[in-house]
Amino acid sequence: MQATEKIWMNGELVDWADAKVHVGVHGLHYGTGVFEGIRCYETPKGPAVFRLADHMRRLHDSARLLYMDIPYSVEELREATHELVTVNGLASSYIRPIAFYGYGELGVSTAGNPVETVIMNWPWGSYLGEGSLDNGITTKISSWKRVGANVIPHVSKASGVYLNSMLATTEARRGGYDEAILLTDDGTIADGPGENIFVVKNGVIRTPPLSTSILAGITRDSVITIARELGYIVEESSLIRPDLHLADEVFMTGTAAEVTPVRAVDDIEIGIGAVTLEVQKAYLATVNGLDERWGSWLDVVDTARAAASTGA
Ligand code: PPE
Repeated sequence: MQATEKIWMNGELVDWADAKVHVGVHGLHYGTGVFEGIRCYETPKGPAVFRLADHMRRLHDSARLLYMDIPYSVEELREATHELVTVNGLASSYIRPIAFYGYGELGVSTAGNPVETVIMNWPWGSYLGEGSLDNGITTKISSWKRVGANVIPHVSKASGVYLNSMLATTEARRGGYDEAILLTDDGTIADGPGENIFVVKNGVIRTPPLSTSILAGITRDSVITIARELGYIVEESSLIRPDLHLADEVFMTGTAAEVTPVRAVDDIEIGIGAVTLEVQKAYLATVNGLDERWGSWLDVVDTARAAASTGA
């Protein structure tokens, strides 16, 4: 992780090196935090954050599912992000808001612990390795199942949920694959450790529905909208392993992963197809401010205004 200048912490911009908490914080011991991953892109209109308010709304929803109240509104978090992007002076960056139970009482009950709210940003290139957007990745179905809906609310982007992702990623990498694909307990395709999944067969695009144990990806939602407007039929339907093995194309989506082609599943070569590349191209043009069709998703940072409000 490359250090930047400032981190927004509970309403203040503090130096990167000073953004610290005590080792007794509840979130460290029990994973009681919620976070987001957001990208800011360099566009012709300046730095622009992709679907910023939607991400902050999801952060609030994630918190609600953990009985947590974030002491800042969606709009306050949006403003804070604009200030952070401005003071750190990065045209493009990955933004990580996190809210977690802090220092107070240790024990699984969260009572007596304040909620700490932090936003950091730093440069983050391609998630699945250099060249992955062009060359695609290899994947393997994990032996780890995606957390069930009644185990931990998977709809919440909660820190503790990512132990599940960590195990699946570690297993896949140790096996020589770029990424894992997780199934639900009853054997249908869920998502990757940090991505949603799509298949293309006979020109039709399919992705698991939200009722499967997946995160309601904002990139997933954007890609569904884009693909439909490009004229494709997109179905949200349950998928099984052979749907991946026999697919014409497979791709994964996520803020960090963007639209990454999957060129192999379980050592079965699939290759990279035209539909994936068309959707990827439209997505990347959109986030980089080069396609006006979905331009309303970009939250352009008014750096002059944000600088005035921070006194920078
Ligand atoms: N599923 C999971 C499990 C997931 O973590 C992500 C995002 C997605 C799907 C896609 O969601 P969205 O970003 O809204 O399209 N994973 C984030 C964190 C990755 C990490 O390693 O940390 C991300 O992409 O920022």
